[in-house]
Amino acid sequence: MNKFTTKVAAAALTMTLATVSGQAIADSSKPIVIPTHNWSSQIVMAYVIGGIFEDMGNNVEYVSADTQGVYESIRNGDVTISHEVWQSTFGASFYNAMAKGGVIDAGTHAAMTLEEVGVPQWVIDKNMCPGLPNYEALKNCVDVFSTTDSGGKGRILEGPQSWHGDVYPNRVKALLGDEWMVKFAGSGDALWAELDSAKREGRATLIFNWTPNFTDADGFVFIEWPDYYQGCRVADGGDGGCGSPKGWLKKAANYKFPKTHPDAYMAFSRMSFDAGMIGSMAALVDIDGHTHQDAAKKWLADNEDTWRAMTGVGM
Ligand code: TMO
Repeated sequence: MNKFTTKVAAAALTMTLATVSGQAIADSSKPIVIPTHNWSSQIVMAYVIGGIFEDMGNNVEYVSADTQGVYESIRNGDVTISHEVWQSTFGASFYNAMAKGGVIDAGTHAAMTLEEVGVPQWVIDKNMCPGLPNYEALKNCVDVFSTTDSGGKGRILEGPQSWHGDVYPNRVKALLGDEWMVKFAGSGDALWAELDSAKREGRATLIFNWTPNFTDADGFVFIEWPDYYQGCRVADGGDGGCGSPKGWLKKAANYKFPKTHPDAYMAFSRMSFDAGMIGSMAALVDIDGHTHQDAAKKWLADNEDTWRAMTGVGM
């Protein structure tokens, strides 16, 4: 053989080996471990993604996980992925775990996000606190937002303390002062119960919420605080006197996931949900009353063409 044919033969051999090893490195049968947290879109999306992995022939396991601690669990391999890394709430924990080694950034969803306190649209429409959504209007509306448990102060109903620690108490201290207080809800559901009862009773309410969410459909107006900047939060050395960043929504994975489950990892890296998709996952539970599992089954059935085209699974 001359040099050229040797090269061609070698190339052909390499291709054959690549094909063989391509089959040899099919996804491991070890379960892909998906975390569930305490808000609806995240739980529904866990079962949506798990359903797609199962459609590929993979094994899946779900674990209920702490919303901040999960990044350390991904780093050490107890959990395989996180599919809703919200910048404002989890960005710091995600990057801290990444810096220690073991977590990779598996891409960004199409949806932009905001996690912020605000009022339902009808509070604005009825002009119950003139000047909203500018935060300075709140200073003149202490009575409007006081509740039976707020001791005469204006009340912000924040999500569970495990989500943001003291971000809102710090902000209130820096920007609103002593006439305001922050109450932590026991669960996401407690926020929606408060929305319902405020509407029934015709009173104003100020709660933590986020977008994309099921509340996007009815209208929810976020308070406009001074713009977020790096270093504003107390944890980052500031006084906390700023709003939340308008942020990204990312996916995280254990660094070995692309090697142990190359096909599932590729599909996961291609997943990009937009605001409409995420809002509809939440609405199937929080408005329509489905269980999270049934909501995911319905979402997968109703959107089969979309998710197959997005991920390449079964195409
Ligand atoms: C992370 N969350 C969507 C509850 O703000």
